[in-house]
Amino acid sequence: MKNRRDFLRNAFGLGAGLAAAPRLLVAQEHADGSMNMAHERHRAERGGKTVLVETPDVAQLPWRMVGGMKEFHLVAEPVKQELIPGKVVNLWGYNGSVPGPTIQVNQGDRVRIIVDNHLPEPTSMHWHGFEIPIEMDGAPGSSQDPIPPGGRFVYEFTLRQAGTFFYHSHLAMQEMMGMIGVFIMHPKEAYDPPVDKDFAIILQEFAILPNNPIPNSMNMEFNWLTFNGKAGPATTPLIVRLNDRVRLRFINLGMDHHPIHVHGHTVAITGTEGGRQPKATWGPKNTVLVGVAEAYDVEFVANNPGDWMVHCHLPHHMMNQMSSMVGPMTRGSDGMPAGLSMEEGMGMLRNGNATSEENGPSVGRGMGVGSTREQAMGNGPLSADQAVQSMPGMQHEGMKTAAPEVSKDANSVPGFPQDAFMEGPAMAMDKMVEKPETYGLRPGWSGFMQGMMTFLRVLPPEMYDKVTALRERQKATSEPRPGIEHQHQG
Ligand SMILES: [Cu+2]
Repeated sequence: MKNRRDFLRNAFGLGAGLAAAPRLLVAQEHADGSMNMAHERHRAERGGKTVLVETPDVAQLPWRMVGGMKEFHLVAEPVKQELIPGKVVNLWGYNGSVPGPTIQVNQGDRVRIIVDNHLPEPTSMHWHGFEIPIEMDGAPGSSQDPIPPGGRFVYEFTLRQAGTFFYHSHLAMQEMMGMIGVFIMHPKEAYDPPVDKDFAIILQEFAILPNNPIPNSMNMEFNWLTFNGKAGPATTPLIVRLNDRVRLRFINLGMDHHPIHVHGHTVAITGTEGGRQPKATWGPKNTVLVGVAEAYDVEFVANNPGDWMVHCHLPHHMMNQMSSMVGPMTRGSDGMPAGLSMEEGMGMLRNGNATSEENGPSVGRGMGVGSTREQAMGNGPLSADQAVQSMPGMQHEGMKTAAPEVSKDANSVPGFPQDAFMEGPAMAMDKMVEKPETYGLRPGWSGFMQGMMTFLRVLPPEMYDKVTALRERQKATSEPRPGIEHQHQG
């Protein structure tokens, strides 16, 4: 891997991470067919002002010009992905990433996308909402044969639309393993009014048993909720300058609809998965329900300084690893009830392991809800010493774990505990998720960021310049991000 990265860096002149900053990867074909990618601020090919769409935590997919077509290369493959520090799970994605790398083109472009299947089973790629010939639609079995393991399909089309689109596997269970990516078509004429910052966020959900790295794609209740493949507090904050006009593009592919809430600002829905919406439809909103397979663009002027939360408002989607009994489990010595297996102790499965005959039908809504074997457990607050011992790696200064947060008579209050002993507000990990975009956040912030949650940081000029300088410095030193690993394979 190291050698490959070095090779890529040398071959392509890549010294920087690709995910963070607003810039377009311009690939130029050289005589020897190699790519020389320069990072440039995106300029619309015709007219007005269009900025590159940032997809925090997800790379941009480079392309090269071949015979008048922009050629992209996607590899469908298993991915190991870290949702938050220490939580590495097995997902399926593209080019080493979930979501797959972001594709950005201009309206009118001719595009070729080479899709290689490195999965152990057939797949096919659907271009969601694209008005393209049926042969290119990626519907397995009807518009094309599924791409076999080890196989390849080359998609070619001309793009006449503009807006927020996405690509995804058209095999349903593969979707629930992560197989989606952003596909932006920039309009020929820049939208009016133009924005200064433009972000896209893919909403995904996974059901992953504690201590298990593989999502249960049949589940109907989810305990890992992600923005661009990261759960809070590992999501990278959106950085804008005070009074920037901002567009946020939300894309949902999962089993739930997500009401995405933007703090501190009133927004307007300016686009959907069907493209730009007429101005006459722009009403004030601050929560946007992003349904399954939908996309919503919202716009606003970021005129309210602060570190504002942007999050899904479903309470269960504002947590990590939510499951019955997991609170006590995280407290080490308090442990799970004696005499039960972990699965039972977690209230998740009954009658054996996930694949036992008895459990077949219950694997769906089995995550705690309605479990007949849930245990009543007294949750005694940990002492500070116990907390330090039982949670190595966690940040202890600024941590809100111990007794003071819980009233003396807490155990006599019906319903207690709720958030106090979820994995919740207890554990801050500011240091573990530190990056330029988190510079200057209130100490202990990370203990309160989970699930589908990130910050919109509306920064006054001085602070904005400071964070921007830190990002530039990091770019100059960091490793290439997933998304470019496979550019020249096959
Ligand atoms: Cu949600």
